[in-house]
Amino acid sequence: MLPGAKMNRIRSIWNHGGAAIIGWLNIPSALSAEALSRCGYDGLLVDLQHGAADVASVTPLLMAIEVGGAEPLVRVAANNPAEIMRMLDFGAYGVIAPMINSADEARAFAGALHYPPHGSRSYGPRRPQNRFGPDYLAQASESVVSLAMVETRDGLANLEEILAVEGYDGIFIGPSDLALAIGVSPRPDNDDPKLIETIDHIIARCKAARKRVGIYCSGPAYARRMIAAGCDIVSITPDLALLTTAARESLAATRA
Ligand code: 3PY
Ligand code: MG
Repeated sequence: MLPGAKMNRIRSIWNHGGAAIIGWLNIPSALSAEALSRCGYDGLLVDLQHGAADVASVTPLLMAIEVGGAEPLVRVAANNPAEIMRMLDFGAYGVIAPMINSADEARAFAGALHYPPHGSRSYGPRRPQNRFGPDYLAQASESVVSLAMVETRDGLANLEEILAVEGYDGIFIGPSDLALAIGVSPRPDNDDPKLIETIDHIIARCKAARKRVGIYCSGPAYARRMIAAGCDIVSITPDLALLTTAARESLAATRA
């Protein structure tokens, strides 16, 4: 997204039948967020659940991502409507909510994303007004992509009811929590057959419900596999792993 551009870059990719590739930020640094954003990701996500950023440190990160050209997204720490509304006010144009267990929780998520009459979002769009100007209210719903994470036993058991809820774009799969939920050991880019079968099932149910589906990946090979399996959005190697992998390679090459 160019600064000031109005169409959500991820929604635009979806509308053209493509899959979006996003980066994942655990490090709360505006310097590295901007530099990574200039690398060409479709979106960059600030992880408030397992990363080091919090509500106080997120605004400069969202600004840095927007300046760099990627669409700024967040994963909130919990499915908390107040936190989700604050993230939207600070300029997040994608929201992923962890551990959605039921249709009621999916409804609470969807409600936080939209202004009345379609939801219960409170009005105070501090930063989106800079991008959208006085037109913001009319474009607010379309400007945000929204994914509810299915990654628990209850989420899996209630998948059909969760998918039947309107007002959010789709499901984001957390393979590590999902592995725990079905009795499999979590590990990056896990190809355990029971887990892959569960992932394929979620993807198929999302397609049947005409919802988007995405998944957290740790590297390009798994991400490509998941796009081929039908995912509309994948994350790839998070910032901390990019940093430590490059550091180890650099050290090893120097010592060799
Ligand atoms: C999971 O794999 O459980 C996630 O939430 C990805 O961070
Ligand atoms: Mg998880």
